[in-house]
Amino acid sequence: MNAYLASVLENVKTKHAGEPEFVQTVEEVFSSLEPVIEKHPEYEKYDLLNRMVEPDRMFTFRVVWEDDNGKWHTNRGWRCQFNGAIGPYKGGLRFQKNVYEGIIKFLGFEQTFKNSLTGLPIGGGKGGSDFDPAGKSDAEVMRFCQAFMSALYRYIGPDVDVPAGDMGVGGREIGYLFGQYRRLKGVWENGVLTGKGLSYGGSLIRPEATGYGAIYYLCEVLKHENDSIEGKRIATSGYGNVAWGIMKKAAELGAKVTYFSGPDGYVHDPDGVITEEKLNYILEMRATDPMHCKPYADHFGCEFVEGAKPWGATDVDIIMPAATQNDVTMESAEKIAASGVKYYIEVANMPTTNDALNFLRAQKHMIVAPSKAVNAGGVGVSALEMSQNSERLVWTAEEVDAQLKKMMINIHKVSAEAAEQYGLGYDLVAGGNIAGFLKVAEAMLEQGCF
Ligand code: 2IT
Repeated sequence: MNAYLASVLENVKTKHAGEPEFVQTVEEVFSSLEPVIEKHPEYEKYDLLNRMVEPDRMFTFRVVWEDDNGKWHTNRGWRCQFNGAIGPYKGGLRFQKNVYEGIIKFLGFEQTFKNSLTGLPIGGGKGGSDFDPAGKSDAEVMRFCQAFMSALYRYIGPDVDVPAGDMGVGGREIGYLFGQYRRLKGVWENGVLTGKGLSYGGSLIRPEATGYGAIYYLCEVLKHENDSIEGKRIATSGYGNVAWGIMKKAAELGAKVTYFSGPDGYVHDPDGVITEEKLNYILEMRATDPMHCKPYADHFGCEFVEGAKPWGATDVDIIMPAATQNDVTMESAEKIAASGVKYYIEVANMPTTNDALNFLRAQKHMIVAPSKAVNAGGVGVSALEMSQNSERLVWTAEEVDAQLKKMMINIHKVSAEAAEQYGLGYDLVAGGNIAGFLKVAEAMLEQGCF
């Protein structure tokens, strides 16, 4: 690694010693930037990288709420406004027990480059809480969301910072958050949040957008390899919004998801999750119990393997981890490489540990695509939701879907071109990092030295 990059990375490691996920994501992005830093000496001259690894600002706040038994709880909430050079801060809120400052920071850093790749004017942000949604009643979720927004509302706005959903935050939570924002501000600013319900300014296709976009990106990779999606078998992880969108779009295009997983283990359905009945069953299963996917195997009479992940299965063509960070470790990567599968398409934010990712990228028979490009369709459609809100219009599903597809084709194209331009061949990981980085870097420098 180039000396300047190495020195900034050292600085990050020292400052963020207790935040391994943040160090990991910085290391991953930096590993692609060597040729860029060498070609652009001005980045070192203005010490751009030390600026880029420091969030613009980050808020921490207390969130106090009462449960159904009259017991009071205090959680911690965060909003990280990581980089606002190319547009208002934009990124999801994650409600999960294991959330702490380092998770929000890593997601905010990733979001900055991802949002840049969409080609739309959105900066990078992220937020969340260590609130555990598991087993909470609807009324408890509502009270928590209202308490969370009572602290957050002063920091956000349609032209300032626009949160959305992430793990633990779906349409229901966004509704309660928006209701509280509206009550506190006394204005109709529905551009302040995305992922809203259709009755108050949500966009058609937003819930499916991340999964659909991932499949559109995959189609571009397959096209590049003179291959097609028809008949392909996909192993994914998770069965949330994102994995569900993958299942649905894959089925529509003649492919099938044959493996998916939950926190309890994985399901193997060799016929694929392709019928409406199966897709609807998953929606219901997720709504009633987000922790177990075994009921699907019981209901449809297929195999369930407890406590395991589907990585390494030999009867698949494409792997798309879509659950959470560091889902694929070195041990899984070795199995994946040995299985002979060609396409490794990351979908969740940072689903692969850095050593596993580097190992997979080094496999001559494999093509690896990075999550910050593959999953960018989600936030991309969030930006389209903001456009609809500011136009006071509602676009049709066909219009949104067509824009999403165009966006994904372009993200693949600019990533491939960036890698090519720096002599790296068809390297989608490096290309995505470089293309995302360059736009933010240019915007920062053109706006002055701060
Ligand atoms: O990780 C992500 O890109 C998201 N959770 C979506 C963010 C958004 O603003 O739609």
